[in-house]
Amino acid sequence: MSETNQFNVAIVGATGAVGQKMIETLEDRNFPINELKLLSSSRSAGKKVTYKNKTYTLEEAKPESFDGVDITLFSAGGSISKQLAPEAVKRGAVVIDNTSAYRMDEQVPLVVPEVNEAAIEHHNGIIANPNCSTIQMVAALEPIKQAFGLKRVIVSTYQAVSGAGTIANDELREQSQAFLDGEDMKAEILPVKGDEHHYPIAFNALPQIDVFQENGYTFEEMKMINETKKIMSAPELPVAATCVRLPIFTSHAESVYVEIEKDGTSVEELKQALSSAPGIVLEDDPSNQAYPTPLNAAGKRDVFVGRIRKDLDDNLGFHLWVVSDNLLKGAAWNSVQIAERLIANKWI
Ligand code: NAP
Ligand code: 12T
Repeated sequence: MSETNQFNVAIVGATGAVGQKMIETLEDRNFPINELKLLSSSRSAGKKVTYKNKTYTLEEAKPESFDGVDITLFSAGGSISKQLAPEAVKRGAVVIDNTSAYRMDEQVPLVVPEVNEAAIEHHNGIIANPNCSTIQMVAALEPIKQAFGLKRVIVSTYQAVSGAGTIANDELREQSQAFLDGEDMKAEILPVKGDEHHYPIAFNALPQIDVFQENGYTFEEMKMINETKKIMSAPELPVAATCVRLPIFTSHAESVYVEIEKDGTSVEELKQALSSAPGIVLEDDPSNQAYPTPLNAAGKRDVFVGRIRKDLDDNLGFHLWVVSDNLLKGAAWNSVQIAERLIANKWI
């Protein structure tokens, strides 16, 4: 740390869908930066990016890139984090990692500040940022758990393409144009880059996000299940997930079913618990057709919750609709928020 309480910050993957939002978020939050280093692969090295009216040149990420760096935000894929995060830690940097590389590592805190900020203190150099779909769900589940207890969670997601990177955004745009022009749609990226089969996402719904596991769930579904238990310190909590990709550019939506513990809880009490929770905005007024949508949530840092209803058959069951910008709370903002908490608590 420099003498002025300013930090040397590096972003690995600065040209990506998440990396660009990291740069914007650091600027929006007026993050205390001394020197900023923007890192990418050799493909983008030499490109220029503006931050607070100053021009920065992208550099190829290498072990020596982290000399003198205090805080590094990684968002360039799991294999890059596996290779370079230990190099950054070795050089004294704290790593906030956006990939799935270290999330389930017992030595690594997996953090959503509204839920488990205190876990940050016990870091050993690496702090993991959870999966985007998990972050917005646990932000909404935590106040419910605190007030009424949680017995079960079942979620179905309606996820944006930007979670799969800038190439997935390009694919949705090109397929949409081709479809409207009456041409064939080319599918080369989604559902998963490098997987055997590809299907168009434009005007479609794909029930596969990330690769299939042996148990028939996709890796995205297993991330939601396992990460939720870890973040909420609830290893026994039953969680089931179905993850679906829709032709939306930004913001994931989720239909969440919860069974709570406290009998006799009303919808009003649930709304009250959510509206007073940090990072949550309640948007729930059926009489005025008020509810969250992906387009309205895009560009905002909050998690929006609406459509809260009591299950008609189970007295302990409730249904909610949870929407948030997958690149902000789901990735860049949650990472920057972890960095802010790290500094505010003097855990760096
Ligand atoms: P993206 O748009 O495809 O961007 C990838 C970034 O990684 C680019 O900046 C790219 O630089 C860089 N990169 C690629 N290979 C590299 C290398 N060998 N060395 C250094 N940098 C390299 O992807 P994205 O959507 O931003 O996602 C990036 C990663 O973040 C994903 O792989 C995923 O693990 C994670 N992610 C997490 C969440 C979440 O849920 N929290 C959400 C989305 C993504 P070039 O410009 O040089 O190619
Ligand atoms: N495959 O952070 O495709 O583990 O939307 C996030 C999003 C992985 C992750 C996606 C993915 C992650 C996606």
